[in-house]
Amino acid sequence: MTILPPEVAQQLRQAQRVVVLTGAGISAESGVPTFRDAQTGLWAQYDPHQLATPQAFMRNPKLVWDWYAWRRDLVTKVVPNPGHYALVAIEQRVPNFNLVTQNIDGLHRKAGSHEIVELHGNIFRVRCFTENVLVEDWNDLIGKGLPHCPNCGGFLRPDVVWFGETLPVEALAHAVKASQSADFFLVVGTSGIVQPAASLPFEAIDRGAMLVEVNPEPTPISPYVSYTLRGAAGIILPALVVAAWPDQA
Ligand code: BJW
Repeated sequence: MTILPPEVAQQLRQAQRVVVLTGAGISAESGVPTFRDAQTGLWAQYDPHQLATPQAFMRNPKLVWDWYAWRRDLVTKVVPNPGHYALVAIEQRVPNFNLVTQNIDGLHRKAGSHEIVELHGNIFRVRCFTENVLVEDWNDLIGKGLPHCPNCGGFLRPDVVWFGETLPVEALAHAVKASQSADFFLVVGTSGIVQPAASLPFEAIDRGAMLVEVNPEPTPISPYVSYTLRGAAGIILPALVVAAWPDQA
């Protein structure tokens, strides 16, 4: 059983500006596979170079579409878990809150979080591969082979960020600014190796924030954190909320 240091709960309760960075691990208990977990991660089964780069899409758009259609179907059927809901509770209790997620599954919004920055896009949106603009009502375009842009006829693609692509400029700028002014930074369920998201916790420590990691496994961020809470987000985060606000439990 993970012991929750009382200082962490106390600092969270007193924090004015909280930033949470989430990765695939927070959705694992909802049944969404992570990327890099040895047996169950997506990259244990699939090659990211064949599926998550613009070059892969140009080589074989159908393969990439089919893979994302399978994942979209999967995340449509799952529901948020206690970890997602605990972050909603934190948002409701602190003066200033930003949730920065690398996840594309939409589960934070489904849980009820509001201040969400999606760094790697969202699997339920598509954009034109050629013009790079979002396309609404794209479901009607599916069914006759690969969907094409109603404007230019180019291929549509999932609105997610692949390797080698830049992150949405506004979302990244917002995440960096929030991290730089955080006094409590929680990093949850990410392996902390994909840049630039993995640098955000360091923006926060550089300015004196308390950095707390929730993850069953050590990560490259672990040596720099003030506290590590080893365990599943769906157990640790609700316990942290109760410890920080026992009067509201
Ligand atoms: C639990 C749990 C439970 C399990 N509870 N926890 C600087 C240095 C070196 C390389 C680069 C660099 N800057 C940029 C790069 C290149 C590249 C990069 O970072 N490569 C690294 C792999 C080395 N970055 C990029 O290309 C980015 N673009 C960019 O920077 O543009 C400018 C540029 C380009 C090129 C060169 C230089 C500059 C774009 C990155 C896009 C990432 N895209 C993906 C796919 C998104 C769409 C999709 O989902 O299909 O995003 S890859 C994948 O990794 C996905 C994730 O969001 C991301 C992070 O993964 P995450 O969330 O951390 O998941 P896992 O599986 O890795 O970890 C899960 C964790 O959960 C584990 O720790 C578990 O222990 C834990 N866990 N159960 C709590 N119950």
